[in-house]
Amino acid sequence: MKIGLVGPGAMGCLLAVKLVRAGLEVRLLDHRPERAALLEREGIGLVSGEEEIRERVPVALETEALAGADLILVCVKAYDTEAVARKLRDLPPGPYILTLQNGVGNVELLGQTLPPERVLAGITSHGATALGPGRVRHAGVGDTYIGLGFEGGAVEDHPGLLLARAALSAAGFLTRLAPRICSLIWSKLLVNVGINALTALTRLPNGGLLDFPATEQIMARVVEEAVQVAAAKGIPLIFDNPLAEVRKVCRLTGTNVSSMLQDVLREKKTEIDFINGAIVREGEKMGLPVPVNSLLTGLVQTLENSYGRQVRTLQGAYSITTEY
Ligand code: KPL
Repeated sequence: MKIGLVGPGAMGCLLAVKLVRAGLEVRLLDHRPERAALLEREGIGLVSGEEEIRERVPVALETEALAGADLILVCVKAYDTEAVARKLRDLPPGPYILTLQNGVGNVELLGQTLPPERVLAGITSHGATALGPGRVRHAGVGDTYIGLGFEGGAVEDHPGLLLARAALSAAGFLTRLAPRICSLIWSKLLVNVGINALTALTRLPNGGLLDFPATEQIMARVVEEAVQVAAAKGIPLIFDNPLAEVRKVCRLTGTNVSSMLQDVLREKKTEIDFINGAIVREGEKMGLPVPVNSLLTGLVQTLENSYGRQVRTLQGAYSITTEY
């Protein structure tokens, strides 16, 4: 089976190594020439517990290299989905496209440009921490579910889903088929709503959020607002107790640095607009109050828009105040 993988971030690198180890033919697409050359030359390192393995993964800069793939996994940040969809549009028809991204809206963005019947959607709660270009830590095992991007068909014997499940399961990602992917995407969204912005603002690893009463309370409030929005939209969640599930993921991925905190530490744009920001947009549309999501969204947006202006040391702050 030939697999294309778009996006050599933490999840993309984790999957690339696991898929190659499982004996599948993988081609990783990177748009940054320097990083692509480094990955091609040195392979990708995967740290699991005390052990580190390194695997060679062919890397390409041009989308044409993915021609002939049976399955393409999209692992880029949500704000890059539209651009990826435009690139994949030029490939000969054939591959199934599976998004394993965080946030809501990715399936729709892919389906606007690519044949909707080829778009598959998935969620995974595996924790992956990027340790540097081409080096990643597997920081927690979680559940993986996949389904049809656009509802309407049976999932049990869908060729694309069977293919994707076989690939992911071979890579050690225990994968289940889900009839209502929308429920899953929203359920995973709630996990990210409860964890990502809070870790980005406090700089705590996922498990640390459970060690402080204030973060626990804020988590409970953002998750409850999101539950209300999902209910108003008529989207059933897969968890009976969503907050308990968010707390469970915190524990299971306790040492993981959430993807949003990884972005903040690297001074990169975050996915806030597709996570808590999506709850704010949807809540406002439905006339529901979402003050805590709105607050966290505003704070993370400010953080990511002000990297160059943040006070780093007391020394710097002091020299400014002495000018008065
Ligand atoms: O998806 C994640 C992320 O970091 O974006 C979780 C599940 C919270 C793991 O860290």
